[in-house]
Amino acid sequence: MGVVGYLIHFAIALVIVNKEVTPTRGMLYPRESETREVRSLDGLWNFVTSDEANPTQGVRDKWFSDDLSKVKDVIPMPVPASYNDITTDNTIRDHVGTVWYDRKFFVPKSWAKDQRVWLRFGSVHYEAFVWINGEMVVKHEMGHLPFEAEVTNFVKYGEENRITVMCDNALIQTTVPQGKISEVKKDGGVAIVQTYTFDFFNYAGIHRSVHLYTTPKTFIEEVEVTSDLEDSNSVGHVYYKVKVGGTASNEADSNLQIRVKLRNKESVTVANGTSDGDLKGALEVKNVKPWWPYLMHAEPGYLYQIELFLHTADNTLLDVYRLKVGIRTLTWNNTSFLINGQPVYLRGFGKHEDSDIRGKGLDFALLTRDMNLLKWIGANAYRTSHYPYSEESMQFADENGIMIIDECPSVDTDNYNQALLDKHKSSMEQLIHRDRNHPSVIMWSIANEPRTGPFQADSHFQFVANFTRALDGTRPVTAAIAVPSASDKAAKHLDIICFNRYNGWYSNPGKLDMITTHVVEEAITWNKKHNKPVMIGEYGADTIEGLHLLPAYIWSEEYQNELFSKHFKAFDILRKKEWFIGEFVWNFADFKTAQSITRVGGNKKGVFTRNRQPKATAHLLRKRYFALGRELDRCDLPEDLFLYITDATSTESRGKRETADL
Ligand code: GCB
Repeated sequence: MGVVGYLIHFAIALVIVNKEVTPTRGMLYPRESETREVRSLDGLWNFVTSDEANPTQGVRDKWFSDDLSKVKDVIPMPVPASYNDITTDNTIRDHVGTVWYDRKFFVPKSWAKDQRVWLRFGSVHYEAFVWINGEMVVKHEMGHLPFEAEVTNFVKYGEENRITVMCDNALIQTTVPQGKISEVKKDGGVAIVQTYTFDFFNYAGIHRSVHLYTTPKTFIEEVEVTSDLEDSNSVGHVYYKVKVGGTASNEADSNLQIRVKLRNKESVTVANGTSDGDLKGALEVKNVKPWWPYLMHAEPGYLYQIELFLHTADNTLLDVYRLKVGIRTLTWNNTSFLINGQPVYLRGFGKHEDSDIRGKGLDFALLTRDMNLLKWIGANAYRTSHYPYSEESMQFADENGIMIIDECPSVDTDNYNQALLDKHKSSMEQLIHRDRNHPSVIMWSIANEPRTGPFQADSHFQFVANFTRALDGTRPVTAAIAVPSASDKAAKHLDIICFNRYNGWYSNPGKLDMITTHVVEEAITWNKKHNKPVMIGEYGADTIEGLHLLPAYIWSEEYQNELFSKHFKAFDILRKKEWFIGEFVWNFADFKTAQSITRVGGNKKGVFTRNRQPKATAHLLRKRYFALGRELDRCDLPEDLFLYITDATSTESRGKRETADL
């Protein structure tokens, strides 16, 4: 870039400022209690696509003012699910722009009395506009994150109601993640084409559950819980902070109080208390059972339940909300990362929310299968690459002691601009607001493979990292970086360095002797430059299940095995240096991508197939992850880890042979 170009860019960067982000409110996970009811709106909805060349037609023609079936032929569409792979029609799979959903529902008469009614979406990708009975109630931009609105005055009680959702999947340079829309000549006309650089299919639709729920007029709107341990982890502290919503709250705040109970797994109350005037307080738990990661302790993922009772000063019970809490500490410095005072070595995966037919739709069978596979393979962590995963999956990780690096939807971040910065910060704000109470969340990842070479990346990532730290100082900030350390301008703003690198695949494909040294040297370079803990966020090789080639050749199961083994060697050299804190395979399972000449039916770097069956490498990785668990955390080994081959190596048989030889 010439001097003039540089000055222009510099000037543009200067005008990017650190603006305030409107804080998220409410959004507690919908739970029933003595004072709350929850109803699901999941099921089959009606669905239509709009004309790609005329995406705003439905809004102009007010499609929301009556049943969609009056304007177009509707087809059934399951919620939650991506709409792309449900039909056999490629114009639906590849549709760019707006689609519409509607359905009818009843609201019980009993809900009309003295309470509030809320409508909550777990996530809609990418932008959502929602009407009830023809009136707009909420809009939200950004996939993978929840949003809600109070609909008390929009629903009809004891009568039929209609909900209409318009969903827009278009990604442009100021969305998170970014994409481009262009017009390309096609047979008989012009096509609207969506492109993006990230390597997963841009699935869209109502991806997670839709709920109606009630709260009292004055209600528990937000809960923030943190924890601490002392006396060699024998005493725990739970700190809670509540915000009350509702008309009465402002004038009456000082007269309200929260009474709190903490119950253990057997439902025995182990601590209780009453909040101070600011609706916050602390609970002390003697003989505490800390939250430990899987394989680091005999009882991993121990959760207590905190019960919050909102009372008026004259003792009237207004609202009750319960949530699970884990008691643990996280600490980090230049050389290590500790949980409950013990150094942690992370062994896990980058994953995707992705499966056949349902795309990115929430699916409890898949969640459960994935958790079973993670435990089978001995992983203790995963990164929510490359966007926030469902709230239900986070709850599952809490219960099972799986540590989560929680990533926002910023992937391949490029062409830095003010709108992008504002939205990137907002994505972190919404993510932290949603996930701050999960003990499983051990780190925030502010981006995947951002283009951190340009100097604008410096201020952009400084703003995002500092903003994240200001919102939550209890967890370190990371990002998965792929730009070489010599040109990267973001890593210096992070607490923990995570790098993605495909030795033996994108660099030097087929060369198994060009892996170990490269990995070791790169990790050392990152550490030397920043003096911070380092981990590898991605390594791997595309592998077609059932393709066997000896000697190992790329795309075969043998090659994936040997490539992993070369990486393991590097990691073991690095593990001797305390600052190397983890290894993450790319990817847990095969997943769908945009159509490309480098992808055969999608990305095949899974250790499991898309249908969640193991490739050969899964068995190798399982041996490593459990061996690490044994060495580092003294875990038990599963009985079927090493299959019987011969008794030739047992002491007894050796003894027999020696005797026979005499
Ligand atoms: C990466 C990306 C990931 C891709 C992967 C690959 O670096 O972070 O999203 O899927 O490489 O397989 O190319």
